Amino acid sequence: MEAQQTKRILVTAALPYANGYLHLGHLAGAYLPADVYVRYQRLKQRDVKFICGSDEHGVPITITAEKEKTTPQAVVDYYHKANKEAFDRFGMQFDNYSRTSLPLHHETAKEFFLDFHKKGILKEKAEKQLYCEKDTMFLADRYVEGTCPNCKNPGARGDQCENCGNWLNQEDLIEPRCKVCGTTPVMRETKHWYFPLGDYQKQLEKYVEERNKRDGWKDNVLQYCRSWFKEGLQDRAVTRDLPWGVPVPIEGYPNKVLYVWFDAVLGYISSTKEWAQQQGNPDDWKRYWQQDDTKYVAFIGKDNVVFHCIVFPAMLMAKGGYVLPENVPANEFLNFEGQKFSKSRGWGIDLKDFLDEFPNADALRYAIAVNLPEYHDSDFYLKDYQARNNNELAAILGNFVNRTLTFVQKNFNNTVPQLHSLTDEDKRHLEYLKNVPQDIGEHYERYRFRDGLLAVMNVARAANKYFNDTAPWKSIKNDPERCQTTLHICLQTVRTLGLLVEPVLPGTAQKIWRLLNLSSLHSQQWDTAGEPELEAGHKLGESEILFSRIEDKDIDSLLERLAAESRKAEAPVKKDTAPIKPEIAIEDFMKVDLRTGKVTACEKVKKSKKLLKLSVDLGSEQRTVVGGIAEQYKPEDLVGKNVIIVANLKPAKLMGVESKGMVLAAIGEKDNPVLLMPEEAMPPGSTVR
Ligand code: B3M
Ligand code: ZN
Repeated sequence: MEAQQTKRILVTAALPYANGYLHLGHLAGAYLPADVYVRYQRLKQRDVKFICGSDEHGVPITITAEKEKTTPQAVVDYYHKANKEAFDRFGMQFDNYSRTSLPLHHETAKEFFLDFHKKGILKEKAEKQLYCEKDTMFLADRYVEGTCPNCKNPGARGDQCENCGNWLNQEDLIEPRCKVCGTTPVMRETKHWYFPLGDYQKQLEKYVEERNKRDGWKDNVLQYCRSWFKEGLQDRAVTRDLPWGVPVPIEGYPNKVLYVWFDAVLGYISSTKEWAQQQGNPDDWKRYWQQDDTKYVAFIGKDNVVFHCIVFPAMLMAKGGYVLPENVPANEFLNFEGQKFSKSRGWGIDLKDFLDEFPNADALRYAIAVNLPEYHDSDFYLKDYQARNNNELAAILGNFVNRTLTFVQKNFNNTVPQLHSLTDEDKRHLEYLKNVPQDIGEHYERYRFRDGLLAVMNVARAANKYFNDTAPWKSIKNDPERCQTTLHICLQTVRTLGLLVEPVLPGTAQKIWRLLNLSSLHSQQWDTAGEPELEAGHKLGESEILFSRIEDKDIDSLLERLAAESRKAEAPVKKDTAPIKPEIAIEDFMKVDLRTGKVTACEKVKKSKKLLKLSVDLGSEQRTVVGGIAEQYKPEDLVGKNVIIVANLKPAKLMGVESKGMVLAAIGEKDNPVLLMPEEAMPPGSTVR
């Protein structure tokens, strides 16, 4: 592998949809590895920028807004803030966290579209698409659901089946239905712009193979790309008939926006522009995006590979003058307690809820990092999290730091003791410390974060062994100089660890720096982390516990709560029922006079498809009631049935027939009424309440 000559590094992490809370799976897929990589590069004192932001367009957001009876802007405002806060608490250190609803982003996306349009790259095509006549709109992407033609999953979406993972064309869905109203859509013609991916296939293949040779792409990512190439790349529509997104910047295309993935990937660029503006140097983004000696690394989860390894590079090629990702180290998925994270099944835990429960972000970063799904899906278990915290962070790392500092506090007045003559054992340990940053760094450069972290923990293990083997609690009595020497070396090791843990455990690194009473952690050199830079006589800081133990009961109660939440989510009541109306007083309810009645005769209302005329025995009187149930019930089937009547409703004329009262029905799927028909025999006219 011949590495690229790199002057600066640009790192991006997938822009999360501002449509829900971040959960642990997101962190394992893209964000934690990206943050570790960036923190490591910063300690290498490299010029690195870390760019992210919220993806604020797309159908999931408009659907959420409709469900919650609010606007898309309100949805994204809420989740952008929530996710940014959660990322902060988790210790993500972005240089900028932007949003794709900003004007700066819209301008950037329009610029790309117009450039392609001007160069004649985009093709305009008229195509038939599913259209809902009731909602008067085209059903883009997730607005339509149906049965998957491949695996027969009944809940497949217009763009993809989540069950078998296949990309779908909406016209192939079996029994499609509108996600908003449930009715069957029709085919209607609409015009869209297409990006000719196929024209770039040759260049893309070359690009992927070349970068792989240069920077070593992950196998899963490579295989994925190659299988796309094998199938042959097709034109892709880059516009949609939707009201929310970046408007198509050409006259004559009202109500059309850019496809969310077209604009989302450009969010990396607009977020870098925003960063440059904030620095007071608005053109500085160009150094990162438009100069060949930038190394650009895009961290994502595996479901986004095609967009980052094929679509985005093709767009950048078409535009010209931009750097392409040098590597796209996509992770597989993280499962939670042996099952997939699932919003609809209520399974999993959001980042903010986790940190409310266990506020030490470092312990979570550690437990995720040792379990990163780098080569295949992996699992997060709360019991494992507890064990990692107690048996590794507290018992190995925390213990070494703590026993060293307590010893020095007690015996050497909290001051770094003198170094005297060195034994072979001392020399071996110091030599080991010197080399270890390089070893760990190689793992990180190769995107092997688990291996890097293991190597860090091995330093803590070696440190404990050194402490045990040199037994300072004995030498303090019979060989004080020896004792001073070993504790001097232990303190150097604490400092080394303070630097080495920083990428994964940034909060802990800060604590260690305070314990050692050192300043400016971030100006330290990774490469010299193993050098003995603490000076004898240096006064140390106040003691502080690095990791507290996590008790069984805390884990058990959280597990119970999560299981209960998921049972609740799976209960059918959660279906899209109408929102509950504003509260009323019991007196208000008592004004409604509900009575049982028996249907004595029934016929269709003339010239009406929907109405039935019922004669109902109310005990003291016979009533005529008209109901819109003719499409669901035959008149003869209702005679003799018990029904419930609103008896004091003001009479109304329906198709020329006077209706005195109303018959109660539940509104079923697709607005179909289902009559409430008590089976119990009861005297007509009984009160219902
Ligand atoms: N928002 C999809 C996702 O969160 C999408 C990523 C955009 S990256 C430019 O999985
Ligand atoms: Zn509809």
